[in-house]
Amino acid sequence: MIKTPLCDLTGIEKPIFQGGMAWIADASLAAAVSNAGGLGIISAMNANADWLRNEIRDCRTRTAKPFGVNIMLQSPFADEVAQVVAEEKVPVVVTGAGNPSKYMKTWQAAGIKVIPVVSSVALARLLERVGASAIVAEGGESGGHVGDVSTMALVPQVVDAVKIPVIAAGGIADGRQMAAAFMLGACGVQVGTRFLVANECTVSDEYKKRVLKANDLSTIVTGRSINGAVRCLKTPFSQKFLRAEKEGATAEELGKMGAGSLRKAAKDGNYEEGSFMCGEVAGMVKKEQSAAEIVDDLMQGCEEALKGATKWLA
Ligand code: TUI
Repeated sequence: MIKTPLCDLTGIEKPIFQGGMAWIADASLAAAVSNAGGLGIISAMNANADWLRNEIRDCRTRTAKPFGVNIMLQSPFADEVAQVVAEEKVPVVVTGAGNPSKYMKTWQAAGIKVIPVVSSVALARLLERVGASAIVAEGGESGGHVGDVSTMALVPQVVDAVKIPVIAAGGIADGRQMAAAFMLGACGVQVGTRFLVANECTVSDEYKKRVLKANDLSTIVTGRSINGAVRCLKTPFSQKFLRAEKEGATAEELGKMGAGSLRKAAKDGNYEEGSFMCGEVAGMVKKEQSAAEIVDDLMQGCEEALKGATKWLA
């Protein structure tokens, strides 16, 4: 059995968060992961308050266990969804793509555990000071919006900088990687890409098929030239985007090009025009399974790796 301070903090049995993937992580996936003993997370993405409220209530009909909401702070609806999570007293809020300081007091007053995702030590320190309950340290191996530092380098530096629990994200798809995260000082992991192909994940079949076909070299990072790095599959759309960047397209032109591309991949399965965001571990994801099977495989693989961790000690 594996139990860490993250389990006590959030009331989960297994220290695994499901990444709050925009346009993908809905009540169906979140409830399945929570029922499996991890923390399922609904993505508030670019949706409005009504959509999120419905999704939270739907999740509560599917599970009695703790779950979370991921708030993408660049969303035009960030202020209104921040209010909804407080009103609905969601157990855990995970934030991404920005600094959530201005919402902390409201969320804390609602009894919410706030767990920001960071890609730097400086922001981890700042958010501990303003009351974060834990920190997700996300390395550049992950899918979607990415920072510059790799998981292997970022996690121990964040662990050394803060006293609150640290959850490692980016590059984690199996039990060996989960065990490695523990070795770096993390007390939990956040897993996105592997849950893309969960039976309960409602993403398009084309998205699942493309992830299952991926290998180690299948992802690229677009958007570096405009401070909006996004890791996704190498596809006609992402290659066209990269070419436009190299040819000096402006932020406005690139913004227009990218608008709606994640929805096209996630909802429409549009291979030509969609942005299929996923992490470098896509090449390790080889079969569709239930969320519970994925959680159990991670836990069992982690336990085996940890038990074997002393084998080279002389
Ligand atoms: O947020 C993510 N990953 C995402 S969000 C997303 S939705 C999207 N759609 C279209 C284009 C771009 C994004 C897809 N993937 N991960 C969490 C994360 N947050 N990683 C890094 C950060 C981060 C970066 C800068 C957090 C804070 C931050 O602070 C800057 C500041 O404001 O101080």
